[in-house]
Amino acid sequence: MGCCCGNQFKKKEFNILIVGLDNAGKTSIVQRITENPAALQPTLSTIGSQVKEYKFQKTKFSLWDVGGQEELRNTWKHYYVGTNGIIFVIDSADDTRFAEAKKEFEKVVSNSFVSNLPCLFLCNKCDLPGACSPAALKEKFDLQEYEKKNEELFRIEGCSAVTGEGLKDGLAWLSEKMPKKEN
Ligand code: G3D
Repeated sequence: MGCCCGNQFKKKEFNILIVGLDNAGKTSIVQRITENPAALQPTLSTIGSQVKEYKFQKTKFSLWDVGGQEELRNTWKHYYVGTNGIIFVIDSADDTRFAEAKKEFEKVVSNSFVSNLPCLFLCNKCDLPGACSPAALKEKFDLQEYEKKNEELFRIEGCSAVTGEGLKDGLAWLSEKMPKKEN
């Protein structure tokens, strides 16, 4: 008997773009998610991009880690087409760069290719003393309004690439937000 399932049970693979300022912890997060924590290596600045695959439950993610240095931020937009979700990472222990990070976040989510995508806002380095809580960061980044407008598509999560805290919860949420059927 022939199969009548069509595309419905096709393997699901989604592109997730990870952006944020340099030093926010993007590469460390990808390492923590995709590699054996015992084998974590010191990170180097990402020049251009690197992609790593990660399977979360039944969802296969391609995690695109893009360089966050100022001169590379203009290249982020070239990754928006074909992206299924965004992870924006901030260093929640570095208040000297909150204003800069806020400006970049607003630029990213105002792009028409991104505004309808699920966006996970990761407040990284929560293991460090003095790190701001996600609730405090929500205020500092004026995220309440954004969250209200994008209720279903936006989530703030505290996390640490060192301890792994928050990363699974964030990915579980992203995985739920992925389209159920690939076209
Ligand atoms: P980037 O890819 O966003 O540029 P990296 O950032 O992943 O290269 O991380 C920048 C620095 O922050 C690295 O330290 C890394 O070890 C550290 N880091 C990343 N995530 C965390 C975290 O959750 N907690 C703590 N305590 N440190 C973190 P170095 O010293 O190599 O520059």
